[in-house]
Formats: sequence, structure tokens, C-alpha cells
Amino acid sequence: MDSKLGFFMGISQCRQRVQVLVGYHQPRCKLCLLSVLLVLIELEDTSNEVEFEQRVIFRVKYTYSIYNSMTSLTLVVGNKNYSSWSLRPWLAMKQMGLEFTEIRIPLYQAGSSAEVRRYSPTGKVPVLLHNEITVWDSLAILDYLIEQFPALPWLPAAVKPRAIARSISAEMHSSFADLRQHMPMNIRIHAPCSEVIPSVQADINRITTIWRECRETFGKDGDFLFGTFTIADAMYAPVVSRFMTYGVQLDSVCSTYAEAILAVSAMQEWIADAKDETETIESYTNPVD
Ligand SMILES: N[C@@H](CCC(=O)N[C@@H](CS)C(=O)NCC(=O)O)C(=O)O
Repeated sequence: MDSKLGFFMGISQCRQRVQVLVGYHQPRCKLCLLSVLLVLIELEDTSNEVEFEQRVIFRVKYTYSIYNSMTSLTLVVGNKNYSSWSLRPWLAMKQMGLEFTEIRIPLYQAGSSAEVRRYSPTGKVPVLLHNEITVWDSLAILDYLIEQFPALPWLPAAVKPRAIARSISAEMHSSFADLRQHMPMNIRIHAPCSEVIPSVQADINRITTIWRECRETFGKDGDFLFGTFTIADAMYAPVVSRFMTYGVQLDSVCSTYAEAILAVSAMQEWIADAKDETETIESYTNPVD
């Protein structure tokens, strides 16, 4: 049977068919039908199945992104000087051009915890509020945004770099505990380390290997890990900041990449806001050396 006819076997089959094509389960029935109808109107020759399906996929993703951007997005973040987990989704959302309301809650102050718990069951930031939905944890927020705004280039388009971008983002999220403990993000200070302990050096070595491999293998079309900015760059942006704060020595590939991250206008905005903040968090101000 002609694949296009499959779309018209019935409303529920049309929806299922489009969901399979798009690869996830959000598309609502009306959106699927509308997209198929628009493609039928757009295409003079609908006999090319591949083109037909590609157009339907594009239409669904595009329309879904527009629909979602008309609804309200709020990101709850911590102190910009210290909250590296907040920076990650904030930077990615800015870079993708999403409009959102920001709620900043200074952490580790009287009442901070209760204030964060108004939004997040974990009492931690970042938290994303989207209509009736609450999403907490930086990586879950990015994952959710990728689904809700599928037309935006959160990840590389091709399968292999896309898988690697996801992997290194997850690795950032689950690893590098020693680096995080001994070199906490603190944008306002410059405190070069005289000596780096071996476990932190091991984290630095792994991160710089990731950066070098990505830049050399996938980065030719731009300044970022996969050429254009993706969530992987957002995940590693706080590490760039830490490397600057603690004077970590980088080779030319990594230092050029670090400069590219620091030059991103949204990153500059975050840094400027961090410098304007007046709160200090003692444990972050005197890191274990
Ligand atoms: N795995 C979480 C970590 C979140 C987290 O630890 N956030 C810190 C700020 S960067 C926080 O809210 N700390 C406050 C507290 O622990 O009371 C994520 O990825 O979002």
C-alpha cells in the first residue's frame, strides 16, 4: 500500500504513524493531522515517499516548537557566582533563543531551602517550570527541552555525534566529583592552584581529552565541541569557568575552546550577573586545595 495512504487509514493510525516517524510520543492528534495536510498542500508531487515523510517530520517538530514557545517557561536558578548546575540549562536555553522567566534564589541563606522547596521536591536548583509541569535536575531539564522544542539544535543532527554529545553530557553529570569538590565554581575569584592533586588532575585529563577529541573529530564547522553550540557545551561551560578561576594549564585546542565558551554572549551575561552578586558562600570561597 502507498505509504501516504497509510496516513489516512484513520485518525488514530495517522497519529501513530507520525509518532513513529518523529520518534517520540508527544505529537497530539490534531498536530499530526495538520502537519500531514500542510505537507500535502505544500508538495506538488507527493509520490516521493522519503521527501513526504521528511517534510512531515519537519512540520511536526517545527509546529510543536512554536506551540511550546508560546507557553510559559520559568527556570529557577541559584547564585550565578556559584551554581554551576543552574548555569547549564540556563545557557542552553539562552543559546537556543528560548524566552523564559528566571527566578534566582540565593542558596545557603536563612530561608533559601524552604524557598527552593516551593518549586523543587529535592530542594535543589535548577528547576524548570513549564505550564503545569515541574522538571528538576539539570540533565533531565535539558532532556525535557529537547523533546518539547525538537526543532531547535540542542544536539548534533547526525546519529554518531549526537550519541557522543549525549554521552559526554551524561558523563559530565555523573562524574568528575574530585574536580567539583576541589575546584568549585566561583566566578568572582582568581585563585591559581600551586599544586593539583592527582585525582583532580585525572578529571582534568579526562575532560581535556573529551574536548580535544570532539573538537578534532566533529568541530570543524564552528568553535564548539560539535561545531555549533549544543547541550554538551552548556554542560562543560562551568568547567571552563573553573579552569579560569584555578589557573588550570590548557593546550592550544582546549584553551581556544575555553575562549569560545567565554565569548558566548549569554555566558558573558551570566558572568556579569555573577560579578554583581554580593552573597558569599564560605565553603565555595575557600575550596580545599
Ligand atoms: N544533580 C543535580 C544537582 C543540583 C545541585 O546540587 N544544585 C545545587 C546548586 S549548584 C543546590 O541546589 N544546592 C543547594 C543545596 O544542596 O541545598 C542537577 O544536575 O541539577
